[in-house]
Amino acid sequence: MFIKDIKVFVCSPGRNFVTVKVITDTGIFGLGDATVNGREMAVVAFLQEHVAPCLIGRNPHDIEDIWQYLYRGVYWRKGPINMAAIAAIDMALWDIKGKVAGLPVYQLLGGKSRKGVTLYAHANGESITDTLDKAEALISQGFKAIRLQSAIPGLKVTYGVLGDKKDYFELQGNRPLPPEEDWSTAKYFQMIDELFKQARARLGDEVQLVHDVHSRLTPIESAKLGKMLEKYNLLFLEDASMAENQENYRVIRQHTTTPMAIGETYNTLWDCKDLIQEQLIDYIRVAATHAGGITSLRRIADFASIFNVKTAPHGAPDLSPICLAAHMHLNIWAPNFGIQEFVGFGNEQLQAVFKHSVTVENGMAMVSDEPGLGVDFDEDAAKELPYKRSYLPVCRLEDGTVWNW
Ligand code: EZ4
Ligand code: CO
Repeated sequence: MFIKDIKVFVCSPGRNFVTVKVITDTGIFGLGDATVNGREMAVVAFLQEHVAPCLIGRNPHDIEDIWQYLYRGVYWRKGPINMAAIAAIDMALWDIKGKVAGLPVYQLLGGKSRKGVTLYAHANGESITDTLDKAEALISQGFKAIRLQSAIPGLKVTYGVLGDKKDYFELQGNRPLPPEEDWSTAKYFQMIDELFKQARARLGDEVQLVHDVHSRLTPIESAKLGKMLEKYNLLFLEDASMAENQENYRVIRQHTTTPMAIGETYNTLWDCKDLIQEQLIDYIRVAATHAGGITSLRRIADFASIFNVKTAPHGAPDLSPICLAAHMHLNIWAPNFGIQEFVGFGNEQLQAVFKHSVTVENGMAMVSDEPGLGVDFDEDAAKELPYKRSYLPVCRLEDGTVWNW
């Protein structure tokens, strides 16, 4: 069996996705997600010009060797574009191996560790009341864990919340130039305690609560926030501060017992090695697409397991259903799986392009026993929905200084 062709598709069913199809001489093919939000065409060019030609003729079963060839074998390591390309090839090869074996990928990883995958859903509101109305609706649908985001009074736009009331799914697509947002830590601190105070009063103590700070705070501000929210018993705070300096989390950790989660932008184990090894975080949020695929995420999960760190994979709308499927197989296997972020299955166009087999019951996702990853890609439907240049927003402080988005 050998790799005969590698095709790269970019389509926009509401937002852009880069999809890789690895085709073998037997007709069996595998699919991978290579979407890097706002940098899609860089990955397309990288895959077509620098990755695909090296793999034609190779045995698709040599997943580990191909991963090492593309990572260790290359002088230029790491980076989101490079790792998303490696990730997509890796997912496609696991998909192929599963199809050849007639087994779902989770069986190849070691089988099921649990019945289903617990999800956290998003409640994003224009006001605290609006956020909690949405949270109540999600709880009545069966979700046991909810991420709460609420607009910050006095700021134009708040991360995760939409002034124009469009779907969050569309938030990150179809913008020809980067929009700008503003940030004030002081205004945020005036809102955030009240959000969780009212949340516990209205939603009770049982529901698991999460909040995404989206890296807007300095480490000492995150420490203060973690301490302030301790009484509301969060499952975790997501991306409290940036950790380009991994030691930033020592500052946070020495002040608060609010659990910390980070990693959605990380590309390798090296980006979170100290955070995990020093037990500075509680959940590692790496995504299969952005951190080198299933081979890499399995290694990170195993490393994390010996330091009491659980996995909580990123689940935003810019990860395609192929990535969600890869996460599902990892989640159902990983002994140290924590929780999966979930924003729904997207619009009708998206569901027409990507046919997946994940179902949700009572806040839990179920993985099917279809061989491989269990996703199909409709090339004709994708062709009708061409790429549109789009960007994530850029953030500024009220005095105009560029800040973390
Ligand atoms: O902003 O995926 O937890 N989810 C997030 C996302 C990210 C986008 C960036 O591409 O933080 O909404
Ligand atoms: Co996040």
